[in-house]
Amino acid sequence: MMDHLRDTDPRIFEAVVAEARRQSGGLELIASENFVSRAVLEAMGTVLTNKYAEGLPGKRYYGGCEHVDVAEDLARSRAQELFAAEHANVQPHSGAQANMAAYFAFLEPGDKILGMSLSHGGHLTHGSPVNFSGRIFNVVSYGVGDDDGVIDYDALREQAHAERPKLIIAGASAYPRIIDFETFADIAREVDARLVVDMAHIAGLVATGHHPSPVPWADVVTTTTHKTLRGPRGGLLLCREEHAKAIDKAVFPFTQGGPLMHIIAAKAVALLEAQKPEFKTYSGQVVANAAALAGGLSERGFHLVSGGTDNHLMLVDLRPSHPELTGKDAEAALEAAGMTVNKNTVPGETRSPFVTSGLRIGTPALTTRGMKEDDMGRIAGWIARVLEQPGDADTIAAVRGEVGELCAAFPLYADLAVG
Ligand code: DSN
Repeated sequence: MMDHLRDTDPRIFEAVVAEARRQSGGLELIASENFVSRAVLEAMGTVLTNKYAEGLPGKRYYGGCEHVDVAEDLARSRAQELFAAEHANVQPHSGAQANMAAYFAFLEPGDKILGMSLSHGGHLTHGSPVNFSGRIFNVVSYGVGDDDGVIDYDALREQAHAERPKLIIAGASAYPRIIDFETFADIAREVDARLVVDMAHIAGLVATGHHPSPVPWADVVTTTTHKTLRGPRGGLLLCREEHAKAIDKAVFPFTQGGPLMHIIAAKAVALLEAQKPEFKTYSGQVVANAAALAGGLSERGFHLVSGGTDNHLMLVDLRPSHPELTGKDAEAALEAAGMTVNKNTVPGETRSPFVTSGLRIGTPALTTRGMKEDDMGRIAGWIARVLEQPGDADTIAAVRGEVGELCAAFPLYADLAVG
């Protein structure tokens, strides 16, 4: 495998090999990451990358698109079937691009949007001042209740009536509970706003019925394809037929040029995989593993925002149990012990976003490796041991050894020569 790469560019080859070893030799607990199948990996490394195909299948600005049209048509129809959507656009290069297209299908610069605050679990593209969304639009933010860490739908309704946004964006990057899309839709209707749902984190769970679908309720649904959906890195959009033209035009020519046809082919493969019964079993296990890990952490005295999880992730607020320990230092200690998580702000955060008081932990990637509830119990124990003494090299080394043994029992990309 990869002989040409090794011979042409040994330094890049070595970086790829080292990354493959990092992925297989440690525990990936970043909630937004996953491991694609060999079929998805193969589709990404194909000659489809060579083709310009601006436009849509059957309506391209270039000749020679008959084969990439097959790939894009399959991706579109599989996305529509999987999510019971009337229309799909599979060209967004990322979730951020998908969100930009969704906004510009309906809005002009300066229009008002209501999105979830980043520090309460929202996303940069939901109106952060350092992102295009906050620079171009007039943003008001909603969040979770101070006491329960759950979206405060009454406050949201009140705010929507007071602010009269043109568009409400629902969805989150660090929210462990079911999102009530029907209530979002009611609120949007009451104030005559468009509803866009960014389901990037939960798309795989939505596909298998482990989270209620936003598709019946939203004007437009955006997602990435590489998180719980377990496809290649990229985005897609779903909408009702009435918005199809506006959405397609907002993707091309408004926000993007030529689509990445090799990635679109890989999206088609992932969407086919997501239709299979095994994927439903996988999604169920992601949720069961998250519940087991959350239970294991709670038993060991960790405070979880909202008290637990309904989905694939949990948010640990370190302040009650480890007041001196920052998210940044906790992330570094766990990394040294072979467990990759990300520091995260928590509701009511008092530290900077580069330091934080929280950790976001998720189970999609470990579940792809085949790990189950018992393994989550062991991992909770290791997290607790490391964070009890984050500066203790012996503890970190001992846990690192046990983590290595567990990883060896669940090989990843074992048949790849670079694995
Ligand atoms: N950066 C992603 C995440 O980690 O949740 C969201 O786009």
